Amino acid sequence: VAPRIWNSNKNYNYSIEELSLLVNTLGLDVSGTIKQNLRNINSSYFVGSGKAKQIVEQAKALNIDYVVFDEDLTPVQTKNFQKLNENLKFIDRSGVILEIFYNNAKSKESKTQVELARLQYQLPRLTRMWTHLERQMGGFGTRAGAGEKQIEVDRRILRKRISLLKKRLKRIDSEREVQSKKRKNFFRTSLVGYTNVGKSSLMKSLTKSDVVIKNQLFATLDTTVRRLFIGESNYILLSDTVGFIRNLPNNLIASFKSTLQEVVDSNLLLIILDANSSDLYNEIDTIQSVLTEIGAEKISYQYVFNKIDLVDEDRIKYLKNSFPESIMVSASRSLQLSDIKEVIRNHY
Ligand SMILES: Nc1nc2c(ncn2[C@@H]2O[C@H](COP(=O)(O)OP(=O)(O)OP(=O)(O)O)[C@@H](O)[C@H]2O)c(=O)[nH]1
Ligand SMILES: [Mg+2]
Repeated sequence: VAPRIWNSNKNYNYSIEELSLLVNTLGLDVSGTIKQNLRNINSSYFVGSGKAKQIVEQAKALNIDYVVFDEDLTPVQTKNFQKLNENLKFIDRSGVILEIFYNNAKSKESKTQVELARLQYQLPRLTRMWTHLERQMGGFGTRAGAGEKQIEVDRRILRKRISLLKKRLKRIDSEREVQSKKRKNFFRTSLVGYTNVGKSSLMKSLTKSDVVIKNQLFATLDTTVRRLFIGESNYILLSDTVGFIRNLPNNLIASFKSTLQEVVDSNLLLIILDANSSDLYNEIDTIQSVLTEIGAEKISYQYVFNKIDLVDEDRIKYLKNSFPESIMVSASRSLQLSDIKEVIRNHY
């Protein structure tokens, strides 16, 4: 479901396309799209109540399992939809992103961070239909009737787990601080940018490190730091980290604080952009707002357009005109990678 609010400046079509990609990443197929222009956000269903019923009817007709919203629903809105139909699952954009992170988390740190963000997201959304804990706890039998009381019990379990995870993250944080202090004397540069633009590919090409490269959203969830020789017997530390996306859930950014700390502690940010992107300006906005959110907005940065092998001369000319300070590279074709080192040398 793609609601368009009349004064929103988001690229509506691109956003739907991106949501489809996110949904596919979860292994789900998209059966159809329902678009809706809106003057105001309805507090009960985001869309109007007539439209809400229509969405549920259409979902039933299509015989689908999930209804996914390209906006974030409040817990109340989600519950109201759930009341309209108990068999369908209603997820919003943040819910989808959280599930992808949950599936991709491998390290102890990222697993802890994702679980915390996910539980904080789930806590206010607990309903009678919330089956995960039921399964985990085993054999509660049918909930009809006894609902509210059970929800209270579930909430208590969740809150306990949340505070445990927070403690665990604090420990991870302080371990990271010790590591970070050791790097204090180095010039530190981070690769940041939208997900899937080729940050890890650049990391690999530049430092020969063995980072994961995948044509997939959020392949990287952990920070990798490596030494990079920039010439004249100078070394810097280069880091590759988790990618950004529009409407990245706030509690996700908060719980990834320790992972993103390397970015905050950087002397220079290389903001990697996809030369072939059709939504460049919104992506830049997204990156800048995430950087502001984590407190990295004052760090010097340099735009680096990657994947120039995919675009034509006109596009390169256009990008050079629009971003005169930027550099153009291709990680997979190893084009102009030495320009990156030169840029770092200039800031060093
Ligand atoms: N054509 C082309 N593809 C590239 C280039 N650099 C990276 N890719 C491809 O883009 C995809 C994403 O690359 P990654 O390096 O994993 O991107 P990332 O920014 O680290 O992505 P996340 O960690 O998921 O946020 C992979 O399929 C790469 O092969 C490039 O210069 N040209
Ligand atoms: Mg990556």
